[in-house]
Amino acid sequence: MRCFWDEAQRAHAPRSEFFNGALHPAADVPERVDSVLAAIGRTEAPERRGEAALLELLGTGHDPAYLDLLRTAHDEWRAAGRTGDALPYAFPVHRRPRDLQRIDARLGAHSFDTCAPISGGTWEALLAGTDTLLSALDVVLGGDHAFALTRPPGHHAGADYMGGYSYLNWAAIAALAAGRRVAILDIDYHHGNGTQDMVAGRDGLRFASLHADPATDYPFFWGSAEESGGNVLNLPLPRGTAFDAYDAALARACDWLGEGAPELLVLSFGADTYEGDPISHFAIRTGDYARLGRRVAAMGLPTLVVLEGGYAVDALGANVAGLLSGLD
Ligand code: OKP
Ligand code: ZN
Repeated sequence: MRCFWDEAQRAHAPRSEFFNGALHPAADVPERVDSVLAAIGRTEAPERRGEAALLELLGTGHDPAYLDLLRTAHDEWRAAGRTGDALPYAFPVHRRPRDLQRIDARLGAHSFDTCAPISGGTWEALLAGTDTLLSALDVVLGGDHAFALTRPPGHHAGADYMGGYSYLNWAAIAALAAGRRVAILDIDYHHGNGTQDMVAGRDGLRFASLHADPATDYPFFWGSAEESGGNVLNLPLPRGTAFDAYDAALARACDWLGEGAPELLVLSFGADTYEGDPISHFAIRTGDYARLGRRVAAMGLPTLVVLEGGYAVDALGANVAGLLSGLD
């Protein structure tokens, strides 16, 4: 399978995230990519499209004011006399005020948590990630499978908000840019709240997600079974879920997606369902990922795989390679 990756994506390197009352070392470290690269072998550099073209394309899914914040936040953070990564701490719970000036207000208005720090190289990396995504999408529009090594992840980002290590929603952007009937299947451990928000109610798109129950797990406010309907299907699973139960839910999601007569599939793949993942609680084994890949391949659709989570760095490469091998 053709795999795309741009070295400039390494420029995103935040140091820490804030949760449970303390700063913790970032779980989404650049070393995740080294593990994947070592396991999948050859990658191709994407075509470079340039900032203006990328902004126009991103604008079909994301709010221009939000993109502008991503572009300028770290410079403004430094201009405000701060060091390190830009991170919000105050949030407009009830509404989204307009014309905010202070960097803290703008960050808070476009974030739902304190887990999406912006480092000096974040914007450069996001542009390179968009190139990676679009080159992989071109392959899929031509009828083949492709893997976009997207890092940071994307599925928690909405049209005008970041959170959960996510800034641009790779899966939603690809689905919107495809201009065809698209099935989006999210098999990261965490619910793909941003993808759901960006595609809910859109003609020609369906979104199905398997994830940890939001009653116990992040992102808490989205992803219950009751939050299914129309073009959205949520299948929350209990902590401890292992292959058999997971595969049964996956079969259900694939059947439901197929009912929309999709022309291609976007797979939001997170390997944080792995039994050894440091921030998650499912029990999928390395050898299971090829079986999951075969289940997805049985849909018979050209498939664009984008990477979401997966934080057991040593096993991540084998888990990704396993999934991709099952698809081929
Ligand atoms: C991103 B993706 C961990 C604190 C929560 C945010 C998790 C983001 C996951 N107990 N930190 O879906 O893999
Ligand atoms: Zn995740």
